[in-house]
Amino acid sequence: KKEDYPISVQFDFNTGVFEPQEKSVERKVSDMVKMFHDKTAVESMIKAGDPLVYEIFYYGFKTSASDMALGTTRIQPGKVGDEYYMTKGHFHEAFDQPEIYFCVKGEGYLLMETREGEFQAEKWTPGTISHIPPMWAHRVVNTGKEPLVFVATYHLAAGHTYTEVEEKGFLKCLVEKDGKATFVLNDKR
Ligand code: M6P
Ligand code: ZN
Repeated sequence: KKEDYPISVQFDFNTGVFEPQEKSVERKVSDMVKMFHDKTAVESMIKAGDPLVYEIFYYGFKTSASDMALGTTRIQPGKVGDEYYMTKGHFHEAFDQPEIYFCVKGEGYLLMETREGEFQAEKWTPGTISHIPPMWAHRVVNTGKEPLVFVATYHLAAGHTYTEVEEKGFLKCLVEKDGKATFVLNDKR
């Protein structure tokens, strides 16, 4: 079968795009209404054109015996109110599924949290590779002035669950205070 033969894609470290690709997804402010804490800023940004926050480029590398998905993500620089652009963030549906994230461009943080309330943030610069263990929700925040690009690998069996992150957020948010990226406690908690 064709899918059981090796395949390579060509990745651009600057843009985060690779070819060939199975699909790409765009997430705008309107796709993340529940995620950002300043609802007034959310509404006015949507009215003012609903800017792009991030894109995902994706290939599943499905064979007849396995899969090993590749996702690359490019988060634009920017803020909604004082809160930096970020990914939605998710838990995996499957309780035994980890993931690897590899920061290749830009700067920011990987936020991770368990359902028991343990929280950990990893500072990211190009070259940081983080292992996300099973049962830790994960979100990436771009605190820099250029796009943040990262590469992800995971099994398709992992699945995505967004509801808990939508309802509760992560323990801490990253906002700009006096020109600096600062952690503040999430006001939903
Ligand atoms: C990475 C992977 C994808 C994920 C994407 C964006 O590429 O973890 O599975 O979809 O980041 O993150 P989110 O789904 O939280 O918006
Ligand atoms: Zn994941």
